[in-house]
Amino acid sequence: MSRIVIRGGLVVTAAEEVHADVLVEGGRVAALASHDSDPARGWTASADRVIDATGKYVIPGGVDVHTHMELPFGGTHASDTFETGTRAAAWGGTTTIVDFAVQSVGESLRAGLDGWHAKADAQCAIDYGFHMILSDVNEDTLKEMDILVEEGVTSFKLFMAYPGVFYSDDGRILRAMQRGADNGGLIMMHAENGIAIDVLVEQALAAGRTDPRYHGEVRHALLEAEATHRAIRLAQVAGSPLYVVHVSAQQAVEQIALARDEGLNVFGETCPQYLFLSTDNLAEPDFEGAKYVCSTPLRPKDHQAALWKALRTNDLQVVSTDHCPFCFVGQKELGRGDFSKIPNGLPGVENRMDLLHQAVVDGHISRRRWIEIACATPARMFGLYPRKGTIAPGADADIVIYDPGAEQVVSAATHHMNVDYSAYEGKRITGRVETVLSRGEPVIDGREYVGRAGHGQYTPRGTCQYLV
Ligand code: DUC
Ligand code: ZN
Ligand code: ZN
Repeated sequence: MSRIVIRGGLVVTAAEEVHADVLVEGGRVAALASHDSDPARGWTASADRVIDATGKYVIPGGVDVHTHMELPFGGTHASDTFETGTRAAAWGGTTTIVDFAVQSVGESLRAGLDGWHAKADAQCAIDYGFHMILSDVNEDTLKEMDILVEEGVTSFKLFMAYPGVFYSDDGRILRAMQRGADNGGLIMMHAENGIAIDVLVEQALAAGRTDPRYHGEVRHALLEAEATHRAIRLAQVAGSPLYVVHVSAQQAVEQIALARDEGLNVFGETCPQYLFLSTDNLAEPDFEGAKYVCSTPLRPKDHQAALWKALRTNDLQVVSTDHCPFCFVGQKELGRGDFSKIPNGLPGVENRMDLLHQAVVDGHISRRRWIEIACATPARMFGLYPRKGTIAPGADADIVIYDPGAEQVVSAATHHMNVDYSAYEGKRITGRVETVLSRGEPVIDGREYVGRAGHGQYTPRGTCQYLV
């Protein structure tokens, strides 16, 4: 059994910060001990490898619970495969993703899930699990939900947006929520009023407003807030918990905060793009704004303060990426002259841990909160904790050695995602991943990729661990 000792670093988890050495045995964390204590000295003497983490943070690998590798969307596919996307995730200090398997209309959940397994099998550099997108709620698929929960696909995304594609009406949503209330599945909601948005899209295009910036205008903040409110009340009626994905509007955050104050099991995530980018980016000239088209859309800058505050007060609990990359050339360009044809999505799986570390440097969140929202809480929310999301005896040795003082400039020229632009091009960041272990095996070693496709294992999940 291989023994690795990570020596001399500051171990940061959601719960504490301790100067400790970490012993890894057989792919798991075996023990922590103070630097230069007798046990730690003994480990070093007998280790197969000692990693010097002096002056570095030793943190759990990131858990990104919202990715869309190879997602078919808008007549094209997200440009990262499971191979390229999980490799890029590892470069950015993420060691687990939970991707969205898609049920298409008319198809069984099983067929959709099998399709996603086929895409990911033997391709991934890091561990992965699946949520299921429900596009067709009916008697059969409701029954299938029970089976999937038993198998470890314990969360289901529904859409109040995208009529004709992923959209479910309120009745279908209520039925799925009732089923989730019974079988323990967590309902994840894309909360935007898609029916109203489609009217505004049609009107904008008819008036000649075709530029990317109108994507943000028609997907009005109030239509996110209204859908968020409706989803909360439907979940309340069904007696089910609710997790609202990619929250971007201040008014939607207010709805979630209100529900939580009422004691409801309502949770929310936001994404780095809503914290660091804004409608200013959507308005960039020469169609450059298309690079920032995603849904929910970027909001005016003044929404950012509400998101940061909610992350501090725990009204939002998770930051995931909604990684859904489309190249500018050939993919985003499908929407030249018609913003509604721009494939929705931003790349970011590689950037999340660094951007959130920058938020620590900038004083938005504490170091432990960084780990909480990026590692521990997503793992708990989606039934992966304590195997993932922390550094504690028995946990998988998914560990990142993070250099908090290194300076980097984000760029498409140096990133590893399979996409021809960066949403954060030129952004200076303090902090950088140095070494990444996945179940004790190096994937990134001193800024060199040493991983392999197929190391990453499919990871069935338990149910949400926050339910009271
Ligand atoms: N939003 C995006 O931006 N892309 C994919 C799906 C979604 O809901
Ligand atoms: Zn969505
Ligand atoms: Zn998404």
